[in-house]
Amino acid sequence: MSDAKISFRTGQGGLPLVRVETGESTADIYLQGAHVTHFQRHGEKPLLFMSRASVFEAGKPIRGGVPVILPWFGPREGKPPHGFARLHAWQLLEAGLSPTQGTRLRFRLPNVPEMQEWPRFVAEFIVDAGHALDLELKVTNVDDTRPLPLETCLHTYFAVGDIARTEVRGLRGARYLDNLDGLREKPETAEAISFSGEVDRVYVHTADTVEVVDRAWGRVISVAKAGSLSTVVWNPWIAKAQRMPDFGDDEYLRMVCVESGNVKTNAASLPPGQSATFAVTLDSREL
Ligand code: TA6
Repeated sequence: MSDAKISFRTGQGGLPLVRVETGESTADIYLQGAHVTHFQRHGEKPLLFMSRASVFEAGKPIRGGVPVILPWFGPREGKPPHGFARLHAWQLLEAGLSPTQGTRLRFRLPNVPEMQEWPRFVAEFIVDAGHALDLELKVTNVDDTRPLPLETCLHTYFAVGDIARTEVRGLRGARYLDNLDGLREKPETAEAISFSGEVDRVYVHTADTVEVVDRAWGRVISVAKAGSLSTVVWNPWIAKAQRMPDFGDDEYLRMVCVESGNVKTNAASLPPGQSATFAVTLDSREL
């Protein structure tokens, strides 16, 4: 991997980003949220979806790529949805070669003001980009006495050629909380989940690999994970897409979220001194 190159650039909205170029792929990671906004193998379609309407401003979430979600998932009264980690610039602690993919970047969330309300914790995020995209999120409770209530999620937006020709496989037999039906728990009976309306499901107690079959672009995207028991599947469809100012009205046609982490029923209560780590490998192959 001696042809790996890491460079620092000014991205959209003047926000700093790290660009990783290897013999196989290119990746962009904004310091804001340690947010992977782009990963593309040479000669292939981009793996990740980015909204053309996304905001790129300090303190605002970026719409697309891999939002890093912690310490809570979903809405919270009087707080930003999906926690505060994605709203701040992370520090880049390490940049080098990786034994698996090619290049390895290690980011840490600095002590931001919102942390005052929480037991003291350290969050680190590792991005290994090469043939595939390996991501690892580690949170350590460094408080002396208090347990850390914690939800973590990599809220990954995948680019697809046509949502009408896309299906998600690997969740049959799992149970999900239906966010469109009061989070009622339901069994997944379908071998393949297809899309003809909004889908917003939190699958719990499942460690299984999930595949996105993207027939329009002739590929299968795989989401393999370790240490994660929750998988979220989301497409906003028409009405919700129109309600999101940082998302194009027609962009629901070309994306699907398959998110990995530990949320809702799989949330943790981390004792002092303990860490919670999970990892995902995002890859693709021809159909
Ligand atoms: O993960 C699915 C979800 O919780 C949806 O309900 C939708 O709100 C989506 O996340 C986007 O959340 P965001 O805060 O990024 O707009």
